[in-house]
Amino acid sequence: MTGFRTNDQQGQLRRLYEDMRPQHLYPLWEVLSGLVTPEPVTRAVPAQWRYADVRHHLMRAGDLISAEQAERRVIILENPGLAGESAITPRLYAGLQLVLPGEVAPCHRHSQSALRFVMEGAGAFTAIDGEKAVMSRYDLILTPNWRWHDHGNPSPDPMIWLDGLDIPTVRALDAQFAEKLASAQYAETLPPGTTRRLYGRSLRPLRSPGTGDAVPREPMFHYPYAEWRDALDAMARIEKPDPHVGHALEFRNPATGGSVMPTISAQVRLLPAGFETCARQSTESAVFVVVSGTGEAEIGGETFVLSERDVLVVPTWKPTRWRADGDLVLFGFSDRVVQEKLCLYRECLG
Ligand code: 1HN
Repeated sequence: MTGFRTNDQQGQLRRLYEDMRPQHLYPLWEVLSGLVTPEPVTRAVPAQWRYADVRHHLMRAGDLISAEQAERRVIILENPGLAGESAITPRLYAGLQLVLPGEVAPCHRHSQSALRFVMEGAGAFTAIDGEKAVMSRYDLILTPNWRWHDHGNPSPDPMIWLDGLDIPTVRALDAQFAEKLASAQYAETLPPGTTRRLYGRSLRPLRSPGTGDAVPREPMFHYPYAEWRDALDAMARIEKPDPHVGHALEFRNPATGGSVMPTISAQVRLLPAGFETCARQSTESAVFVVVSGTGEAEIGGETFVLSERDVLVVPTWKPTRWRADGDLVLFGFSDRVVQEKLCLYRECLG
């Protein structure tokens, strides 16, 4: 054979690549080590947003564009490592949404799944297929995929929440669909709280086939702060904190016992004052909101000082430790369920 073993190997390979390129052909051996890495590689970087900073710009936007005009008046929290991608992690999107008193954000539905975590205000609502979830601070509200949803704020105060969606996941699968309802609001179908009274008690309806509506895939869409906080406080009275996550509870879909939605997992954590977690790294990438307390997070060697309503991003495989000064309460959502379904989830505990 000519070529291999001769001094001109490099030159001949280069000519081979040039001849291949017009036919969209490339040598694996030049890229293999970057494709199949010994450990996860991510372009996402650890980052933190201060609530007051984002709120400032959001209120300015509130003076300039209405919720109706914008369809959704949201400021995107974009990961600095994912410029231009409207993503906070490679699989998740996050933004802060403002609905001013008297405003309506018009009804639509899409194949992306969404959650809202209320940051400020009370008395505004999201209506899911015509049933209102009336919001209070730190409530979790879901919009499972393809459910009609509109928002309204009949309260006298601005309402701000964090939106978390699986936009980059759905984009990676090229499975985006969306449509608008002809009218701005979906007609009321059930009084507020109906679904929570029915499904929020570890019970689900048993019905003869054909006699009632089928149980929706994700029936629950409102997880009030008062309830999840009470459960977390009870857990803290009963158990010692887990060394890696503190006291942690996952929100679950009562129909399956699994994650709240097919592409997004959500949880809350309580780290008692003075508690410090051991390092943990995992393939999930996560977004956290500081609900209350102060402390520090060390994410991939970077230290972040925590205060109420900060938003943080923990990218895949970055060793992370949390330290609580006062009792530290966190809300978090991640792509963990996707990784578990695909048999890719791994964690490494320090
Ligand atoms: C959406 O439907 C909402 O319903 C918020 O409030 C943010 C970002 C991208 C696509 C759809 C909402 C969104 C969104």
